[in-house]
Amino acid sequence: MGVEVHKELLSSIGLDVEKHAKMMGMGLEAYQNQFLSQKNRPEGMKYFDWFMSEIQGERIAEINKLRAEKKPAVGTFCIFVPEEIVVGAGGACYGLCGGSPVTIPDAETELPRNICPLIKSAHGFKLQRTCAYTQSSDFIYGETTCEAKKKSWEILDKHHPVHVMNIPHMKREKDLKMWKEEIVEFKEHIEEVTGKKLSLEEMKEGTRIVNEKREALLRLDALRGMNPEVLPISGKDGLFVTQMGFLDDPVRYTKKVNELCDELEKRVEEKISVFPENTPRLMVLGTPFAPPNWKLHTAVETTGGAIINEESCIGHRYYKDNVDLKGVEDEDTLMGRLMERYSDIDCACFTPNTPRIDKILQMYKDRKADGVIYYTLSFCHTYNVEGHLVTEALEKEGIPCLVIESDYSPEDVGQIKTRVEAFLESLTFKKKAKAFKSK
Ligand code: BJ8
Repeated sequence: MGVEVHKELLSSIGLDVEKHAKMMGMGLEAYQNQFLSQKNRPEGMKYFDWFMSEIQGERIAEINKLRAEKKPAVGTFCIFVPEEIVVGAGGACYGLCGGSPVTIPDAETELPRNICPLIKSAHGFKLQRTCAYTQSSDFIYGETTCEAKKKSWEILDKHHPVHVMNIPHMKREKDLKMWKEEIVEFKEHIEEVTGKKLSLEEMKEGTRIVNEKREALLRLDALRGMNPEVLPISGKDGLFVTQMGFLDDPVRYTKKVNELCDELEKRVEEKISVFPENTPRLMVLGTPFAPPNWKLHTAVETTGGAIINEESCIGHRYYKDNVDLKGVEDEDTLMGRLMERYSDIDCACFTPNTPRIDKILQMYKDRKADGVIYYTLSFCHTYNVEGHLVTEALEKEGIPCLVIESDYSPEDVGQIKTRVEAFLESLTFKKKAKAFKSK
């Protein structure tokens, strides 16, 4: 069906339909070239291919149907959003467009050039009215994580309602107390939007749904990385499935991810790999990959490497923890459990953030990876600065690491590929030397 069928709806939500169709055409072409050309993809990817074709069509129609029933639609750029509450209210909580370079020149008419591309791209989508998710949202969830985001909400709010949640930068008792209050306030804001009080049961149900989604993603993560001798799915497909988890209906999505995992389990048993034996297996650490930012994965996997997981917010940081519902009999306890779960997120906006480093070292050991890429978006100060501490810890453990800082422009693709190629060569050499020594 695609966007053509939904032209009327898309225009009714204020989208620039012509520009949007052009951008969708570019996105689908990029998907076709980078994804559909891969060999031996799992059958289960067919659903996600279909979803891509309906990403700004059928799915947008579903969200607007919910809105017509007075259910909330909340757009976000951060995993601190307590999505359990939105899902509990029967609504949709989703990630907004922010991974394309095309909207950045428009954003730079209001925002400075030297801030992270994610913020500029997202801002530009709103100015251009070319993201159907933004246009369909009752409000955008903003947070006080990094400086650039925090200040840009004030400007974005002039174009679209933004609800800002105050996320502390430390995790002391007084910070956590305030965090819990912020979650309560978020819940009240959702009630204002829907005009209806949310019951404890509804919120618990929303929590169950989101917990199940995260469990399915954790299962996929293990299948991608925990079997050193088999790579049953490419890193690019793994990333894409994860990215779609921020857009799709959570119940349908969980079912489809679990179906894909059933197939991958069989592939592991039968030793069906999408890459040749001895392909270097890399973990990627750092900032999130908002679609269609597939640049690094494409560069690595067309150069002889494989990415086995992402330690980012569109990745392991998102699904590593769940909300404990055991013994939750009242709203106050539930709010506390939500706060506990969200405050376990190890975003670089916190100081200190040492649990992130311990976690990275453990993940590396568990997956028996061959190396890591520390990836940051340009001008992301928190992840860039924290990179020093992370790489120092990696070096101490003798873990090979390549640091890449990039934006969304295609200009540095060649340079990234050259650096990845050299890194992979050194990993292959080390692997061979290790095998020789152990003979
Ligand atoms: S929880 S990582 S999603 S804040 S890349 S906009 S930090 S300058 S995206 Fe993030 Fe939430 Fe943290 Fe995760 Fe700023 Fe850095 Fe840009 Fe970033």
